[in-house]
Amino acid sequence: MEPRTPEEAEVVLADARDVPVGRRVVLGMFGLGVAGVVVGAKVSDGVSKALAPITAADRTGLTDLLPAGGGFRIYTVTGTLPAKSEAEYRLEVHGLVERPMTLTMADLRAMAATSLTKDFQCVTGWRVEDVKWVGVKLSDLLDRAGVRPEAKALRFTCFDGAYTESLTLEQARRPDVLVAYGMQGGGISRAHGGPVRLYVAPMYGYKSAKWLSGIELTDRVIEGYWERRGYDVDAWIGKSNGRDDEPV
Ligand SMILES: Nc1nc2c(c(=O)[nH]1)N[C@H]1C(S)=C(S)[C@@H](COP(=O)(O)O)O[C@H]1N2
Ligand SMILES: [Mo]
Repeated sequence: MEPRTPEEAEVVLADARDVPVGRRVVLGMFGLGVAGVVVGAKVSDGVSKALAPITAADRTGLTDLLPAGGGFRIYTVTGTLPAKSEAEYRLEVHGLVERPMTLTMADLRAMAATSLTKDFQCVTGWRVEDVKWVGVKLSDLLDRAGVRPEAKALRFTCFDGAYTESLTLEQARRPDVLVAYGMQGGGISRAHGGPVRLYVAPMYGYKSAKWLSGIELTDRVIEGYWERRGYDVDAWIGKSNGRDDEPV
């Protein structure tokens, strides 16, 4: 069943070794057994608290899967958390560019790094304050690829095989838009869309595509996944989607 709102795309990690997760259903978390069975969307905070000691004690690579905690909810429209190691990760920059490129993690890390500490706000209402992001400015990537004069917009694709997003060229060139590979002092976990995701600070979270695999320069804005389902294409926090949140 396809989610109709981001809230319906919310998942809660069920088991670190058995990655498939149920939409809005938690089945026995990390040995919490029956006591850990929770159904519903409002469990995220409890879950991150319940997982905190387990995260700290982890020696199995489980932390790689876990959310950075602190109020984030995990969204995926496919019901899966796709996985790619840093070694196999590739980012394609193509379309209306002078120099199409396929970048590795090493290529991204060799570029100038930018750190930003800013809030993350979902259109459904939750907000995480002061998230530390690290990555490459999207504008630096655009300069490297060379934007052709006919290009007007960007289309983002994801290795979940389903999610897409868009920005105008002007939006994409803002200094607070990152192709991010770091979050809260570590890498970007699988659940949060690692190893590389977009972070569009001034817009609602749905612009910040996870599991980023492609950036295509296009001659017009092509609506993204949620935009085709009724959410605003220009997703300014506090000035779109009928909401009045404080801007980021
Ligand atoms: N590939 C992909 N990217 C996505 C989404 C998604 O379902 N799939 N959800 C979006 C929405 S609505 C939000 S609020 C954020 C959530 O990021 P998080 O799961 O790291 O909290 O990711 C955005 N990017
Ligand atoms: Mo969202």
